[in-house]
Amino acid sequence: MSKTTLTISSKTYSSWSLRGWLLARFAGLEFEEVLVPPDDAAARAEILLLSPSILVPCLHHQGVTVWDTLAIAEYLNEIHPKAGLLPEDRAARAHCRAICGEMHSGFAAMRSALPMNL
Ligand SMILES: N[C@@H](CCC(=O)N[C@@H](CS)C(=O)NCC(=O)O)C(=O)O
Repeated sequence: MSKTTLTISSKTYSSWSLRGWLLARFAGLEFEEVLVPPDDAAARAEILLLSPSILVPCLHHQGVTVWDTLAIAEYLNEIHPKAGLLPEDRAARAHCRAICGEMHSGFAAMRSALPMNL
């Protein structure tokens, strides 16, 4: 069986990476972290091999490649439903997805004005 990996850039400066990493941890997934520094030109070629969107986070699990944080969250919720990443109640789940979708695709100006630095 292929090993489970999560490709990320930095948990200090990349909120996307941190989100993917937190999701995987909260889901109780056993995974190896693959760190690819975003500002390293050679690393970009490596990210292309590891992530079809050339973006991180990207999860590899049992031959399945999942990129994009929301897709990773949904996938983790399917394989580890007891972790409770999404609410059990359908209406609550829909509400949760709406909020996540809004956060995920909105607030662009705020994001570029307030980059993460932990
Ligand atoms: N919609 C994507 C966005 C991911 C994203 O923007 N990742 C950034 C994190 S720093 C990235 O990989 N940037 C690398 C680059 O743009 O070269 C997701 O949710 O995973």
